[in-house]
Amino acid sequence: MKTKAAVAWKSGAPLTIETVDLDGPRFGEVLVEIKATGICHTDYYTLSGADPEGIFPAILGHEGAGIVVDVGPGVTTLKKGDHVIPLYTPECRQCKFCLSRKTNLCQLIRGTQGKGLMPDATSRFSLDGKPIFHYMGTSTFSNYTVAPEISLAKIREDAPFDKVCYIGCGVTTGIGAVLFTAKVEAGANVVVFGLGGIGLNVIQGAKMVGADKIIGVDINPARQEMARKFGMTHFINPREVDNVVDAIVQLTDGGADYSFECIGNTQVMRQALECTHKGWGRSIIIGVAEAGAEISTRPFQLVTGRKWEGSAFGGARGRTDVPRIVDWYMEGKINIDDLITHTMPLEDINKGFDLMKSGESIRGVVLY
Ligand code: NAD
Ligand code: DAO
Ligand code: ZN
Repeated sequence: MKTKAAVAWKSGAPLTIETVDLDGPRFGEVLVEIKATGICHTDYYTLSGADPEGIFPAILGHEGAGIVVDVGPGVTTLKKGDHVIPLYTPECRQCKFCLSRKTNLCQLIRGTQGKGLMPDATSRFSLDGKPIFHYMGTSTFSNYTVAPEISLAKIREDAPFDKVCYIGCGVTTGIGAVLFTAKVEAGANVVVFGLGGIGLNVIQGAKMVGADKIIGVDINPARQEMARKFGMTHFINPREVDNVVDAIVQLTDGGADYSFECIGNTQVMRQALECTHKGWGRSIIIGVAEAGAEISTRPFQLVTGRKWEGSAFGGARGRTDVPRIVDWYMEGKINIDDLITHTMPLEDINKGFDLMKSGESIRGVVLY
C-alpha cells in the first residue's frame, strides 16, 4: 500500500513529506493506522546526528497511538480494530531479560530494531524501490506503519488518540521512573533537573506518590508556572544561584532522597548525583547524552552511600503497564492535556521540531 510519511533523508536536514510504499505485515507483525504522534526530544537527537544508532533514510517517531488494520500470520494477541500504542521497548515475555523480572529491556528483537529493520532483517518501507529504515520499531511519523506484535500495547477504545499517544514515551518515561524504577516513597524529597516533556512527568509522578519537597531545576524560567501546576514546590534557576548543589543540600537538610536528570547533560548528571543525601541518596539518569559522552564524579560520593542509576521507558513493561497508565489518564489520575501545548498536521512537523527546540512547546502532537 501507499502511505504518507515524514522522511528523514539525512542528519541535520528537515523532514520531507512523501508518499512511500509500505509492505503488509509478515509473520508476527501488525499493520497500524497511526492517528496521532508526539514529537519527542529523542527524535531530534537522532535527526541531529548525535545518535550513534541513527540510520538514514528513516521514518522517525516513537510516541504514537492508532488502530490495527491488519495482522500477519502468527499474531494471536491483536486483531483488526484494536486500539494500540507502539512500544519502542517491546515486551516479549519470553527472553532472558523479560523472564528475569529485573528489567524492562526486552532483547528479543534488539538486534534488528537497532538496525532500523523488522525482526526478519528487512524493511517494510520503500520509495522508488529503495528501502527506508524503520526507527525504534515504531516509525510513527508515517500515517500507516508496521510493528512487531510484541511492540504494541492494546489499550481501551474510549481513550483519545491525540492525548494517549504521549503515553508512548514522555508520560511513561517520567511517571514510570518515579513509580517503577526509583519506587519513590511518600514523604521523600525529590529533585528534577530539566522541566521538559519528561521532567514535568517526573514531577507529576512525584506528586502522585506523595513526595514532600519537589524541587525543579531549569534554565528556562517559563517552565516554572507549568511545573508548579504539576506539583513542584520549589524552583531553582541554575543561572540565579552560585552553586546548584549547595542550594539543594540547604533546601533539603543535607540532600535529596531522589534526583532525576531529564536533560542529557553530563555536567548536570554530576550535580544530580552530588545533591542527593549522604548514605541513601539515589540519582536516576533519564536524559540521553551525545554519543561518546562520559560521566564523572568522585568515587567517595558512591562510597558514602549515594547510588547512580538509569531508567529507560520509565522501567515500564509496555504491554503490561501502558494499558494501566491509559486507565490512570481516563480515571483523571494523571494530567496529559495541559502538557500537549501544540497540535499540527504532518505537513507542519518541522515547525513542531522548531517549537520544541526553542522551548516554546512542551509536547507538540501531529494529528493525521
Ligand atoms: P525537553 O527539551 O522537552 O526538556 C529539556 C529541559 O531541560 C528544558 O526545559 C530545558 O530548558 C532544560 N535544560 C536544558 N539545559 C539545562 C541545564 N543545563 N540545566 C537545567 N535545565 C536545562 O526534552 P525532553 O523531551 O523532556 O527529554 C529530556 C531528555 O530525556 C532527552 O535527553 C531525551 O532524549 C531523554 N529521553 C529519555 C528517555 C528514556 O527512556 N531514558 C525517553 C525519552 C526521552
Ligand atoms: O535494550 O539496549 C536496549 C535498548 C534500550 C533502549 C532504551 C531507550 C531509552 C532511551 C531512548 C529514549 C527513546 C525515546
Ligand atoms: Zn523479552
